[in-house]
Amino acid sequence: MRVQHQSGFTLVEIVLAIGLLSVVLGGAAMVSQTGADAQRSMTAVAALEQNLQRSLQRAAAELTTSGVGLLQPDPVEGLAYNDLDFQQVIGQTDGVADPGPTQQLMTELEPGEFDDGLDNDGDGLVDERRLLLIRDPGGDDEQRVVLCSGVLELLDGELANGLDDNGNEVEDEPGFHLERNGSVLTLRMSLGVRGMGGDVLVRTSQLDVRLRN
Ligand SMILES: [Ca+2]
Ligand SMILES: [Ca+2]
Ligand SMILES: [Ca+2]
Ligand SMILES: [Ca+2]
Repeated sequence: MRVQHQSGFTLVEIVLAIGLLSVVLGGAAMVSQTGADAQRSMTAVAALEQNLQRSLQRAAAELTTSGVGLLQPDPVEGLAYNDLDFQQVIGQTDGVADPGPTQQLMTELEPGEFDDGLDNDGDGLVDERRLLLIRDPGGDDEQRVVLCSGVLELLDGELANGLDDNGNEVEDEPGFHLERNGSVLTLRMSLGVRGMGGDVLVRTSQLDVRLRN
């Protein structure tokens, strides 16, 4: 008796195999897509972190040559200001510091954004600010330098409720602010940016500057 060996595949088997293959390939594509998204998200976080550190360092660089008595208003412990007039020490006369021209560090609403609790410019941030350094404010040679955009209205973790929600001993502090303890001036800032998936990425950092006495 001759046994007929089945050779090749039935139509059903071929259809099943193609179905399985597309599931496998689809899964592989999804894994690679997720990997690309994760990579872009990491890049966005790294760029945000770099922007935050660089902006804080630029602001701090202006203030390292300032002095304890050369800040107006004086952001003493527990009081945080986001707008500051300061002078740098440019020399000494009979042991007394000579202050240079007044400069300003300040935040203002980003263009297209209003202080109304809404995200007017559709960038995912509500009432966000930008940080400015102003040389010769109000003068003929006034120069406005934008240090960064995407400054949160309040520091991350803080709510406008008269309480210190994020536990740094300052109540309702703005997203960029300065606080002086003795000759140490602390700059804190929270920056936000919309990530790839539409979620808002936020990073917060602080930097201490030792002022001249
Ligand atoms: Ca906005
Ligand atoms: Ca707004
Ligand atoms: Ca606080
Ligand atoms: Ca609060």
